[in-house]
Amino acid sequence: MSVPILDRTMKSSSYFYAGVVAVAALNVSAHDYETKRADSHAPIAVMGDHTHKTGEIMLSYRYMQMNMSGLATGEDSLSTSELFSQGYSVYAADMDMQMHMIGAMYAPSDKLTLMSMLMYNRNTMDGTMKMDSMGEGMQMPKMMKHSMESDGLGDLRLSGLYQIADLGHARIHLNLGVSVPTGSTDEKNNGMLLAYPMQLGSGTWDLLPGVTYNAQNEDLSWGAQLTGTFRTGDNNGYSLGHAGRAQAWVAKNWAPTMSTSLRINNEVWGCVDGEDLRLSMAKMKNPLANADLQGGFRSELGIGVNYYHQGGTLSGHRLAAEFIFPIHEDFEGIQMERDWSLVLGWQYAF
Ligand SMILES: [Cu+2]
Repeated sequence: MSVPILDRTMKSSSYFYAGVVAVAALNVSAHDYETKRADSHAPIAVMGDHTHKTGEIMLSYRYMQMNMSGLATGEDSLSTSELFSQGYSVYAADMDMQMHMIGAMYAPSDKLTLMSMLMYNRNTMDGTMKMDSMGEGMQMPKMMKHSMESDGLGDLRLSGLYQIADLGHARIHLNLGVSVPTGSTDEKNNGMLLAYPMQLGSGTWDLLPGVTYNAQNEDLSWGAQLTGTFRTGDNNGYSLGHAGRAQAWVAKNWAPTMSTSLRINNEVWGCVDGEDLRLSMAKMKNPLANADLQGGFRSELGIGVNYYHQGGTLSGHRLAAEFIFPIHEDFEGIQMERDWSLVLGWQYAF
């Protein structure tokens, strides 16, 4: 992980967090935290944002669609011809990721909430490949379209959320999680191993520590979360880079049933440590198969809506949506540019 990228992360985020803290300081009130509001849950893309009361169970389903197109290095887009002029011959033009996430939460006490989440992923990628001219009759390199896909179970996440402060209008909990490597890292197309971003899991047991802050007054709620992903050990000779994420959000409570939100998300991730030797040929052609080119930083904005049904037989069901788009990306290497993500979710607590 390079230090300049971290510096920039801190700088660009600090103003926003200072703003959130200022809003928090102005809104101190004595009332208890109200959990039966649309905005008592964070925007739907945030994981492990809330805790439950003793004995409560929550089931959830999230669908995430993420679209990426084209390659970039640093902050600059790379065209097909620019990439090929660097000696590579595989250009990734489009990638779609679809994730289905099934979650369950259970609170053995007010202080502790247990959480599990299982993912099912489907990735597709289309691009252009420059074929080496092999026959003597061929003068011009031949361009070919290529497409690949992978789908299957992703990694399983198990966490404990432990409340460390209840300030009435605000709460703080620790996120203590582990990611179990249930997702495949051997996905192939036509017998060829797929590059790192197309694999379904990290391949390693990952520690997922974090801290989450939530606060509210009558009209607004706001929160922030710092989380990390720390890889332990390795798999097939490599581990993905460690990653960190800082996010903050504010939501307007229009009615007990409906709120809208604005969120900023900053994430930084390191290059792959080691390498999968099965990609040692592919990495000469495809930058996404090169372990040293996988680090980076991204800031995104999310615009969301939460709906919380109250009364009748559907009481307690929540629906939420969040649309997320990048405002800044800076890659340490060559990676795909993200266009947008959409997260849809259903949650039901009883
Ligand atoms: Cu929950």
